[in-house]
Amino acid sequence: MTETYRIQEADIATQNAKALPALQEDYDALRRRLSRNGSDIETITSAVAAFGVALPSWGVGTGGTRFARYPGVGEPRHIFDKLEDCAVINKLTRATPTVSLHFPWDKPSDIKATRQFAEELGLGFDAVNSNTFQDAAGQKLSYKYGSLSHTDAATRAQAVEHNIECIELGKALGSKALTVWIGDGSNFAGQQHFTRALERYLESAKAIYAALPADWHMYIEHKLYEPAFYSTVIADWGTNYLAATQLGPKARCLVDLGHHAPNTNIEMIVARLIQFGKLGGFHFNDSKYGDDDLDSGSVNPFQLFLIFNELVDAADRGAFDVAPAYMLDQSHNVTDPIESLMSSAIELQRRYAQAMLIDRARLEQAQAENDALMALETLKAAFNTDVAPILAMARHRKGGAIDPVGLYRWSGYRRHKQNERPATARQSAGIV
Ligand code: RM4
Ligand code: MN
Ligand code: MN
Repeated sequence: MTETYRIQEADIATQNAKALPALQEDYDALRRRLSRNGSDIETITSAVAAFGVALPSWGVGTGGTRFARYPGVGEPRHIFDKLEDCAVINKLTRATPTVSLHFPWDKPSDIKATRQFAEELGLGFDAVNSNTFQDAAGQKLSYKYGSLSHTDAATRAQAVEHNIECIELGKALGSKALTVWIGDGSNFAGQQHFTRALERYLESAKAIYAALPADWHMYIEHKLYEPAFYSTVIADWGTNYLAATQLGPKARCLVDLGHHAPNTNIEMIVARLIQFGKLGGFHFNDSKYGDDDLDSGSVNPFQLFLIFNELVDAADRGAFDVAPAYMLDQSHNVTDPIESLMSSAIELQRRYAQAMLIDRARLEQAQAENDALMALETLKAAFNTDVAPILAMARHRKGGAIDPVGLYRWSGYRRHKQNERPATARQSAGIV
């Protein structure tokens, strides 16, 4: 590859040196404050430092709506550019060590070179995603009326084949999971036989499941609506749970936050899936109305905190046989995707750190005594604690930036990429 601009470790060190004295002061003050309540700041800082969330390869390009897409400057043109952008996010935040690829959008033409490039950048690969919600170029049979649940057996077989190919690609890249989201459903009452459609889905999903290596998981992603507007085959966590149960222990449910009706109690869904050993992982994002794919915690940070409350509580109880996979799934239409993904990863760490601060003994006592007010107060005490110094210190200790967005802007990375990546017709899709 030709020489490309990289943010240097030395840049991070220089900028951090300026910010460290103030950070140290704030960190020490927070340490004293937390220890008064019996919390050890170092335990929380280490846990935050160990936290990782996967980046969506489709999220580093500018997204769009079904009306328009307004491209940004210096956008990634192919998988190597995307990995380069992902590496910046990880270099500055030290919170995103892996990338989740979407096929065929980011299907590598040279797997070995792709894996090697990622390794050089310090990145690994999380779950691979199949795509049977669009017709790929040159595809024989159309998914207009569905894929894994299509009425036509040959179309179903083609969709199964694609998923198996994704597993093969994932194996070569070092992934350990396949995420399956389908757009199958119907737009009109009577258009689809609910039971038969789900039967066909299960039959196809079983064929995919059978191709999973022993140490892999299959994450099934439910979504209420869109593209289908009347009924969706895997519409909710209940159907998802039933499907995952039918398939077997390697199949787990993936919770994409934006895939629920407004006001749904997602934290309770998370608790239920944990209770029955079926929580596979997350696609983190936020939303106001539907599948908005907004930045994590940008609309409802309290909900995100409550989800992390369930996760921390479950981990404390030893409730996980396998740790759930954390992945971001966002579309960035009006921001620089690198900035959005950095602040989203940090937002997850923030809610995680706060969830660790919850006084669980006090919460349990309040629950036992039906003291509703004190239960909420206990949660709010943690949620209202400013843990920013913990997050910044965790980053700093791992060699990341104390102020990732500030450093990124200071570096002029995007301007450099504008020159290096001349605008072309869009090569690969993202969320449009
Ligand atoms: C879907 C779903 C999938 C994502 C696509 C791009 O709504 O969230 O996870 O891969 O969008
Ligand atoms: Mn998703
Ligand atoms: Mn979605």
